[in-house]
Order: sequence, then structure tokens, then C-alpha cells
Amino acid sequence: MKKRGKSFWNPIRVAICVVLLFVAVGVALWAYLQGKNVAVLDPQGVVAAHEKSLMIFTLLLSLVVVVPVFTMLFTIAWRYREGNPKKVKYTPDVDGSRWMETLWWGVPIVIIGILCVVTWVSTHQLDPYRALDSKVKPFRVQVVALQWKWLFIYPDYHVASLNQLKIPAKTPVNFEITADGPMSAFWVPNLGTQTYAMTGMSAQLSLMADHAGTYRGSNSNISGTGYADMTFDVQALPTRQAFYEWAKSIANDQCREHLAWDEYEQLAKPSIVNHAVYYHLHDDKLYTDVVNKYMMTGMDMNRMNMSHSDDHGGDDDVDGGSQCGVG
Ligand SMILES: [Cu+2]
Repeated sequence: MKKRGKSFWNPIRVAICVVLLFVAVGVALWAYLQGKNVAVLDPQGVVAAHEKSLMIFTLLLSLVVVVPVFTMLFTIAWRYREGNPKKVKYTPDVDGSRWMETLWWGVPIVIIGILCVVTWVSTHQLDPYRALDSKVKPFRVQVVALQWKWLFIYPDYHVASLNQLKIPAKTPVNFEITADGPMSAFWVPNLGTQTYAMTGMSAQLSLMADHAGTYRGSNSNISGTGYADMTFDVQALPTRQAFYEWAKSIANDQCREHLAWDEYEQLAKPSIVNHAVYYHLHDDKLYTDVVNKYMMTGMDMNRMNMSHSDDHGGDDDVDGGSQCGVG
């Protein structure tokens, strides 16, 4: 083998090169992501912002291990290579180096310890069932993951929407989340935590949008054929008043469809809908009944259907008149 002179590649230089390589890859990745809309890196709400800083902290902390390990890997491989002209002292039987033992047990223990504390604290801070710190009265939305649509119910406003979620900005939103179909996951990456939607149970989640805007929401759990189309827009309106006005415009619009149990059962049949639909909500217990649907026997279901059958009467019988045009 060709002998090299004084090698350019001494271990320190190798180490510097490895570190520079990491920096270069990091900068390239950062530059690449600048042009991309990576929602988790672009938080628009207090929960997502906390989660982003948690992610970055964990990443940097793990680099404390990753960078030295890879630096050592390449340095040692180079230093003890067969063709190294230098006489490198090789001591395979070295034993009981207190300094080294302390280093390679100590560093991981310290890192795991830090991660334990950080995880413990932030898990409690970001507990989806915990109310967000805010003086504003929370806003309530009920979410039903259908096959393959999202139904959003605003029980306090007697309206509902399909594939479009409207919330007021700067207001904590308390979601109740269930499914009527395969397990799905409700996720608005700009706002934070994803939460599973499952039949027969009602999960809770608190999120808040810092300002008005439109964000993308999706199902982050594969749930069959129409899964890829199971996305929705989140429209954070500037104020609660703006939401109220929207809800009122829907409630007063005679051409909107009604939503009570019978219509719900039609809606719940598997289908893909790629646009938003707004409804008058004619059944304030709809969400509870969807949850209970999977807890009851067939006989109870029949009773439930009967109890819903006359929800359509009442004060807005004028609804659904024939004067509605298309659209
Ligand atoms: Cu109506």
C-alpha cells in the first residue's frame, strides 16, 4: 500500500470535519425548510409553540450524544485503520478507566434525567384535558370523525359544519372528540396536539389560536380508502362576535340543511366530501348520542331513534321551504 507522509487527517482534523459536516447538514436542512410550510415548525397557538420549543430542546439535547459519538466513530476508525503509518498505541485490554466510565455512564444518565424532568413537567402542562390559562371563557366544539369526513358541532350556537372548523381566535377552544367509524386522529399541526377519535368514547382537547387565520387540519391516523381526503380547514375568526354572526347567518339561512339524528345517520354513511357544508343543528344531544351509539344494545338504539324522530317540529318549521335555489 502506498505510504502517505505526515497525514493531513489527524484525529483533531477528522473531528473538526465531522462537526462541520453536521453543521452543514443542519444548515442545509434549515434552508430547505425555510421555503416549506412545515406546520409543526410554524406554531400559531400557545400549545403548538410550547411543543415546538420542546422538540427543539430535545433535538439539541440529543445532539450532545449524537455529535461526540459520530465524531468518535470516524476518528477511531481512521486512527486505528490498518494502513496508518503512525505507531498508534493499541490497548484492547484497558480496564477500569474511572474517567471514561464516568463519562460514558454519566452523560447519558444526566441527559435521561433532564429529559425525565422536562417530559414530566410538559406532559402535565400540555395535558389535553387541562384547561388553558386564559381569562377568556372557553369555546366549545364537538368533533365527530366520520368515514371520511369531519363533523363539527357547535352546541351552544345550534349550528354544525362539515369539513370546516370555525373557532374564534385568542379564545381557548375545548374540543370533545369522538368517532363514528374507524379510529381517526384529529390534528391541526399549527395549533398543537393530535388527539385520537374513537367510537364510544369522548376525548378532550384544549387548543387556542393566537390570531385569526386559516389552518390545515387532517386525520393523522390511517382509516381506510378515503383517509387522504379527510382534511379540513380551520378558520380562526378574529372574535367570538364574528363567530356568533356567522352562526346566526347559518341559523337564519332557510336553505341550510337540518341536522338531527335521521340526517346524521345518512351523513355518517361512508363517503368522501371535499367541500364545507353548514347545518342548522336540530338536536343538541347529537354528540352524546353518537358516543352512546356504541354503548347501547340494538333495542336501545330503536328507542333512541324514536326519541329523535320528532325533533324537526317546533319553531322553525319554515325551514327547508322550496324557495331555496341551488348552492
Ligand atoms: Cu333548521
